Amino acid sequence: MAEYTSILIERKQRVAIVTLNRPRELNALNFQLVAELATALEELDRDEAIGCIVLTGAGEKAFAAGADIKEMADKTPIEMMIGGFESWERIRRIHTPTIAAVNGYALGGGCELALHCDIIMASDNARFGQPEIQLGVIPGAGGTQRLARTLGKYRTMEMVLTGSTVSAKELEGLGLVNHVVPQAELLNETLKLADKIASQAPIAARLAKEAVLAAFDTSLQDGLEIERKNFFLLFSTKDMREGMQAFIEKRKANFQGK
Ligand code: CO8
Repeated sequence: MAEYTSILIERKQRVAIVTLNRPRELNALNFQLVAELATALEELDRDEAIGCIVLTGAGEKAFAAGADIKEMADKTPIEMMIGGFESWERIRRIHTPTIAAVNGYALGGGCELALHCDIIMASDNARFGQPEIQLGVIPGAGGTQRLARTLGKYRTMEMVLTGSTVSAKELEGLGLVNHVVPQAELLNETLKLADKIASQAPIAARLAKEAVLAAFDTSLQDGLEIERKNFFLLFSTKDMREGMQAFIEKRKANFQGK
C-alpha cells in the first residue's frame, strides 16, 4: 500500500477500515486527504482479499466536518477546479461495497462523502448537514443531487437552503441512514454488516452494486437492461455454480471470487 498521512487503513479479514485521520480539525477534508482517500480506495478495490470497505472518522466528534475551509478560503475558481476535484470521481467509481460509519458530524463534503457510500450507519450523536450556504457557496461534491434523490425535493431544499443540521435518527426515518446505534457500538455493528457483505460471492456483490447504482443514473429501461446483463453474466462464475450446488447439498457455500 502507498504511504498515507491523513488516513489510516486497517484490515480485519475481508473488511478494510479506512479512517479519516485529522481529528484536531474534525477530519476536515483537505485536498491531500481526499486524494489519499481516492488512491487508498482504488488500491483496496483492486485487492481480491477485500470484500467490503468501511469508512469512518477519527475521534468521537466528527466523521468529517466538511471541506477544509482554511485551505479553501482564498482559492480561485481555477485553483478549485484543478486542485483535485477528480478525486471525488475516483471515489464514485469504486466497485467494492462501501459502508460509512458516521461517528459524529457529517457536514458539507463530509455529508457528501457519506452519500458516496453504499450504506450509511450512524452513531446516535451523529448530525448531517450541508452548511455551505452559510459560507456563501453550495455543495460541490454531489450533495444537492444525492440528497434530492434520497430525501426528495422538499427536505433537500430545507437542508441546502438553511444549512441546518439533521439528526441521524431523523434521517433513519427518511431512508438516508440505514441504522442508528450507540456511539460505542458503531464500529462493531458496522463491522458485523461489513462481514456479512464481504462473505457473499464477491463478483455478485460488485455487479449487484453496479445494478443498484444504475437506478440513479439511467432510465428504468436502461437500468433493467444492466441488471439483466449482470444477472446473466454471473452464470459464467464458479461462485454461481458453488452457491447453487451448496444450496442443493444443504451446506454453506465456499465462495472463491471466481
Ligand atoms: N475546515 C477547517 N477546519 C475546521 C472545519 C472545516 N470544515 N471544521 C472544523 N474545523 C476546525 C476548527 O477551525 C477548529 O480548529 P481550531 O481549534 O484551530 O480553531 C477545530 O476544527 C474544532 O472545531 P470547532 O472549535 O469549531 O468545534 P465545535 O465543536 O465548536 O463546532 C462544528 C463543530 C459545528 C462542526 C464547527 O466546527 C463547524 O461548523 N465546522 C464547519 C462546518 C462547515 O461549514 N462545513 C462545510 C465546509 S464547505 C464544504 O464542505 C464544501 C464541500 C465542497 C466539496 C468537497 C471538496 C473537498
